[in-house]
Amino acid sequence: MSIKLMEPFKTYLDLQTGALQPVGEVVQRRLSDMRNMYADTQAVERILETEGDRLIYEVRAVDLPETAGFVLYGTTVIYPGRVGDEYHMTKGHYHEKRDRSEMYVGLGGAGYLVLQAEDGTVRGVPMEKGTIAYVPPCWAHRTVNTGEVPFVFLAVWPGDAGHDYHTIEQLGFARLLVERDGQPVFVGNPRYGGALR
Ligand code: S6P
Ligand code: ZN
Repeated sequence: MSIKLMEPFKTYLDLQTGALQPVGEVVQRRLSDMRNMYADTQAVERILETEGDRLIYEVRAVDLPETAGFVLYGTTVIYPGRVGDEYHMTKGHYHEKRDRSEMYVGLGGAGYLVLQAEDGTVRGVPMEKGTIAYVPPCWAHRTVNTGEVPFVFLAVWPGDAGHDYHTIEQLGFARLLVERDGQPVFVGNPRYGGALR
């Protein structure tokens, strides 16, 4: 019996912009998609009224089956800015299969990989060009742009990981990254609904 072989292929990655060629799915996340994720809800509404629906980040992924045996990869660009004093960030998620890990490779700009375990433990890993940051099994992960230019990184994860956005949408992260005197600082999230450590 013979199996049908997939043809080898390559992808071109523009290290500056994170553009991929050929590209599969492209997702744009705007402020209105994350309305309830920023702590300062008044700042969210003010921006939407006065400035419009700001583009926060874009994700580009290579077209591959989301099943076991494949390695998926894609880039994320988080544009610089803040909502109130909270830096622009991704929604963040657990993997549906909690034990699937992931790696992030910093390509440009600067920020943090923020990780949270289900017991409320939070860790922050600073990232810049050249950083390889590792998401071990069972940690939710979100990235935050704490700089003044786009924060660009490549992510690589197992095909059968799946994405659980719901848990973070419901509970949030226990700690937020905000700007204080021009510096990123972790503070407690008053609206966090999960376990605390
Ligand atoms: C996928 C990986 C990244 C994120 C991307 C956007 O497992 O972690 O490609 O999808 O950084 O974040 P989010 O939380 O909106 O998926
Ligand atoms: Zn992930």
